[in-house]
Amino acid sequence: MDPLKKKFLEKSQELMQELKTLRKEKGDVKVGEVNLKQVLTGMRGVKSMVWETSQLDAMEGIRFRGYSIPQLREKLPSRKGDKQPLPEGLFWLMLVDEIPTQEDVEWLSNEWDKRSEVPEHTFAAIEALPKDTHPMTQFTIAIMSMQTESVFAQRYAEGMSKNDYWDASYEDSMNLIAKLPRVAAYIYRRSFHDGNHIKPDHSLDWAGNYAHMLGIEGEDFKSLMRLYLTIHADHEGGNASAHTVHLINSTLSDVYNSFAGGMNSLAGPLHGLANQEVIKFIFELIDELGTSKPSKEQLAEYVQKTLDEGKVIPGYGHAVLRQPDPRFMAQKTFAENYIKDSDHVQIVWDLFDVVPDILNSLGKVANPWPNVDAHSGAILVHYGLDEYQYYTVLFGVSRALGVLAATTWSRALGFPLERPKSVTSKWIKEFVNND
Ligand code: HAX
Repeated sequence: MDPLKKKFLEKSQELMQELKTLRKEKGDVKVGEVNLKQVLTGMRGVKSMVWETSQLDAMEGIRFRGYSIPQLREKLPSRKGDKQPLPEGLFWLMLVDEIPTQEDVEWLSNEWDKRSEVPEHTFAAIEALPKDTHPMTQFTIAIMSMQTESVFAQRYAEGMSKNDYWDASYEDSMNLIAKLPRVAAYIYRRSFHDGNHIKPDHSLDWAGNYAHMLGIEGEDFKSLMRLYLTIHADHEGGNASAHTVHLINSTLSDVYNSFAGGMNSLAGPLHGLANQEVIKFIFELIDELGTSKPSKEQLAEYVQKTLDEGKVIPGYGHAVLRQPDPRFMAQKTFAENYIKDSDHVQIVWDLFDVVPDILNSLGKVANPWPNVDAHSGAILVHYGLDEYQYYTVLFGVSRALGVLAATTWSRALGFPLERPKSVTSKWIKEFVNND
């Protein structure tokens, strides 16, 4: 058994026993109440699932196994010569709740490299699609096409014991994470570089190799990818993509089916697609205002006009956060350190000064601050990755780390099929009138 799997087994068996006892002895303890507003507005704040890998606080933002993003940047191992954390380290931390050593992350880089070969029929499935198919559609179809490799599906068909579900999920998760950069880079090169593909460099780490296969050379872009793929990895379990993965996997549908479902959810403009919408918004405002150096007054007018047209300001607002997103701040710090002169980055920073007051003035926006998606595009454009239709795929590759670590936990802890209750509006009216 590999070292990570062995550690996971020890930890998960212990926790499973604890949770079984808790359920038996304290199962009736109330953890909250649900009011009508929560039923009508997308279940905001309803505590309804266990998600081990990270937890979101409205004011502080995300913590991965208790560590904030600045702490991760300090404590997780980096590649020699780089300051940014390696996503391998975050996956290890999320899976076994321990900060890994340099040796651990090197083992994981090698392990993913060994598992990274993509089946030929996946490339054929991508090639069967029109070239201008949205990259997120190509991505989910590619993931689905790899379901033929599912260890879980195969072992289940052979009559696997429920005690082994976690093991098959671990194998599927490791395999899928390992293959994603190759698949995602293939989609990018196919869609935007005439199918001129770049072979993997097996001496590189997971994120560095992804950067290399995208065809954007230079150490700074590799550093950016390591940071980007770390900070987008997880945002507790209730966000739409994570929750989709959790729901699908609770039926014992395998990791490939579950993750593809989550990616379809990430592809919505209120969620992960917002990263493409933000830079599109910035490109359009530059075009319309006729300058790449607009004043704050011009930006304020443009934002107001967008709202007057009945549209949202992409990259602003959040269902849980009530402060500027620490993932936005981490990217701002990166840009301050690495990028000296970029009109797009300056616009992002000026919007940060302008948008919150305008959103606040509407009197209905719960969180006027920027979220993770407000910054990424401007940095990517600086490094030459300006094909914004691709941005959500980058997010998706990262999101695999969190949701698949969490899914392995769900199978190890034996969580049952998810099945909340729905009500009709007739039921609501009668219930409220009888109250
Ligand atoms: N621009 C304009 N109006 C906004 C807004 C924004 N950025 N954010 C919220 N509002 C509006 C809502 O549309 C809603 O209006 P109505 O009552 O007229 O329907 C009102 O303010 C109250 O909404 P809320 O309670 O503040 O926000 P929700 O929890 O309902 O929604 C969203 C959270 C993220 C979906 C929302 O803020 C939004 O649409 N933001 C823009 C899109 C975006 O950036 N999405 C990415 C979020 C982060 C993420 O998941 N990344 O992957």
